[in-house]
This record gives sequence, C-alpha cells and structure tokens, in this order.
Amino acid sequence: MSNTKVSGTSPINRRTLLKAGLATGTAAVAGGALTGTARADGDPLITEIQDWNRYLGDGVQARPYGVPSEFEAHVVRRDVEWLTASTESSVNFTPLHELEGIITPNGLCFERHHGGIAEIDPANHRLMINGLVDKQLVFTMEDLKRFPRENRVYFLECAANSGMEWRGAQLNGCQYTHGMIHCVVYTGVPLKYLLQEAGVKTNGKWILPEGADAAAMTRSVPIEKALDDCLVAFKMNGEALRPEQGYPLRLVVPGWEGNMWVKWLRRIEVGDEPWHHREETSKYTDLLANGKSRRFTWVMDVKSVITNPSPQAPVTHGKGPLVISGVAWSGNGRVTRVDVSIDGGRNWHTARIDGPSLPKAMHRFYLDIDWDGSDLLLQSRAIDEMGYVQPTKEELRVSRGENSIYHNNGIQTWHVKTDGTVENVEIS
Ligand SMILES: Nc1nc2c(c(=O)[nH]1)N[C@H]1C(S)=C(S)[C@@H](COP(=O)(O)O)O[C@H]1N2
Ligand SMILES: [Mo]
Repeated sequence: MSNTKVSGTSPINRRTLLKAGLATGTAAVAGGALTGTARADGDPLITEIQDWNRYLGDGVQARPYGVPSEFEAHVVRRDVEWLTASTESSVNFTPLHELEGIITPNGLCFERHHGGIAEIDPANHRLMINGLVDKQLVFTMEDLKRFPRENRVYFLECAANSGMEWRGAQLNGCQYTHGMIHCVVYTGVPLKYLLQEAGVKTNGKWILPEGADAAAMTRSVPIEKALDDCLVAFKMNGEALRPEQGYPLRLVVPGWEGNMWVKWLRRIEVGDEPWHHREETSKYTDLLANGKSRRFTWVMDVKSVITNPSPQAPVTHGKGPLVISGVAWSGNGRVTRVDVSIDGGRNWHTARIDGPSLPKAMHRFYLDIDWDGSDLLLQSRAIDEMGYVQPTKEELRVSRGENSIYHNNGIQTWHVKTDGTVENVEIS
C-alpha cells in the first residue's frame, strides 16, 4: 500500500528524464548495448552436465492435464483480503504483469462471484427462454450445440476495475489496479439464433439473463445488443468454460461491463422494459457530484496499462535496453494507437501494437527504449477507432466527481526509480 504523490516538477529531475535516450518511439535498442550477462567462459551452467541433461524425464501421460512449470508457481490469481467480507462474494485478480500477448490463460482469468462458484453437471443444465416470445423454449446443452456457432476473442472487464484508484494511487501492482480483466476466445451460439427460434414479440425490447448460481444474478440488456453480437458461450480458449467462468454456459456481451456477462446462464426472459434489479440500481451506477447517478453505463471505454515494468515487476537488469510492455482495450472496437510517456505525460511516443488487433479485444503494445538509469514516470494512453482518447484521472474527476467506483479508465502512472523498483503514483 502506498499513497505517494509526485508533484509536477519535483522531486523528479525532468532534464534527466529527457536524457533517457529515447529515440523515435519505434525500435530504440542501441546497437551492441545488449551484451549477455552470463559468463561466456567457465560458467558451470555451461561446463557442468545438469540433472535435467543427465537423467530421463517423465514420460507422456505423467501429466494427463498439463500444468505450468513448478518455477512459475508465483504466477497466480491473487485477492486483497480486506476488500470483501467473504470469499463467496468477492473478486481476485489476473496477474497481468506475468502475461504476454493478448490471450489470458484459463486458469488465470480473474474471478468475480456474488454467491460462490456453482458446480453444475452439464447433463442437468437447462437454458430457458420465456417472457414476450411466441413460444417458450428450454434447451439442453446438447440442443445448443446443434446451432451454428462462432469463435470470437473478447475482453471482459469488471466495471469496478481500478475502482479503488478513484481518489488516488492505492494498490501497488497492475494485478490489483487493473487485473479485473481477461481476454479469451469464446466459442458459442449467437444469442440472436436462440431468440429467433423463440420468436421475440414486437413489444419485446429487453432481455433479462439469469444465472443458476446461489446469487441468481440478473441484468437487463437491451434487445438491440442481444440481437447484435452477444454469444451464449460454452468454450473458452478451445476447452470447456471453467467452473469459475460459468461452466457450462455463460453470456458474452462484447465490450460491455463484466457484470452483464451472466455466468451459469439458465434463463433469458424477454420483457418490454428494464427490470431495475439490484445490479443496475444500487450497484453498477455512479453517483455524480450533483447527487444524481449515471445508470446503464454499459460500454467499457478505451483504457490501457503498462504491465512491465510495474510495481510487481521491477527492472532488475539495470540501465540499457528496456522493453516497456502493456495492454490496451476498448469496448467501442479496435484500439488504433497507444502512446507511451516516460516523463509523466510531457512527451508521448507512439507504441508498437503487436499481435492481432481485434474489436473489443485486448491489444498488446511495446515501447523499446534505452534506459539511462534515471527516474521514469511511465504512462500509457490508448485511442480507439471511434476516436476516443483515454482520459487522465484528473479529467475523469472533473467530469464525474469523486464518489465513483465504476468505469475508471484514467491514465495510470508508474514511478520507476533509479534502483529499478516501481511504485504506483499519481501526478498532481
Ligand atoms: N451468475 C453470475 N454471473 C456473473 C457474476 C455472478 O456473481 N454470478 N458476476 C458478474 C461480474 S460482476 C463480473 S465482473 C463477471 C466476472 O466474470 P469472471 O468471473 O469470468 O471474471 O461475471 C459476471 N457474471
Ligand atoms: Mo463486476
């Protein structure tokens, strides 16, 4: 925990920052600067035969379902104990600082449950469609798998992601400040096929997806979205959904707040107006400075964060070539550009987006610099195909006040110190 504030001019020496040797923003690795750190001769790791080289290893089927190397045991979801009263209605966080590319491995997708994990035998699972439809329908999992299906990569972000950071820098690590997000490839049936099968009546304007868990979560979703890109998904990253993520069936609501992605999906009611249930009234609304609340803030706006270096991932190699890596996403479509600043937002450099650029999916960006070893104030600012620019936290507070929890897409600052350690700070 820390509450460090770094003021606009001191204590960071701006001239030192500017000397950090950043070239054009594209590849800035100085030629020949990256000599190996290991000993070139006489290193016992080269001259001595190691155990893994001497003895046969485990054969096939020693690990029928593979797990990561024992040396990766620290790469796990983590929670913040004081945040919630119980683990059944709680959240843990994706270790973003340990991941690369744009896909979150299934076992590391953050979890947010309101009534714990429902453990459902797919043979006993049903999906009902009722309400303002021509014919009520009940599907088994087998029925659903006879509809045409699609594969789509989408991020899911909880609207409360970064919520603890509204009033100032608080949690020391991007896992905690930004880890209520994951991005996987879903396989599922477009919801519109199921609604067409049931026949939505002309006054059917909203749907109410409902979960089969102990929380029986519900949210009102406008019919336009339901008929647009929503999926009823049964696979993630090629395999069955994990129980934590709604096995055997979850609703996918691309680009919209995670709360609407009902897990353990058992029923979809069609209605003529929104239901105004708990999760869209007392929760997932934002109290403005004037005492009014914003409601139905569905879209997750453009956002980004630098994942390395970051407080849990300090620079351990000293000055010289440094890979700055991060993720960006937008519920409005593709991310078209990410800018990175190493001097707290004074100067910006266009980062390199690498890997697939898919709408409503995570994007990976890099800025390769030659670090001169001085203090850095790292920031990233994403821009999406609608032209939205990620705001500063101050801009957000001016427009939304200080009471908000949800939809904090403000620019994050990491203070990289001369010893390579990194701290969550805010520049005022
Ligand atoms: N049935 C049900 N669906 C649910 C929830 C829940 O508690 N029960 N939590 C919601 C919230 S608030 C979020 S952010 C996402 C989290 O999805 P994840 O656990 O796959 O990360 O699921 C949503 N769907
Ligand atoms: Mo959420």
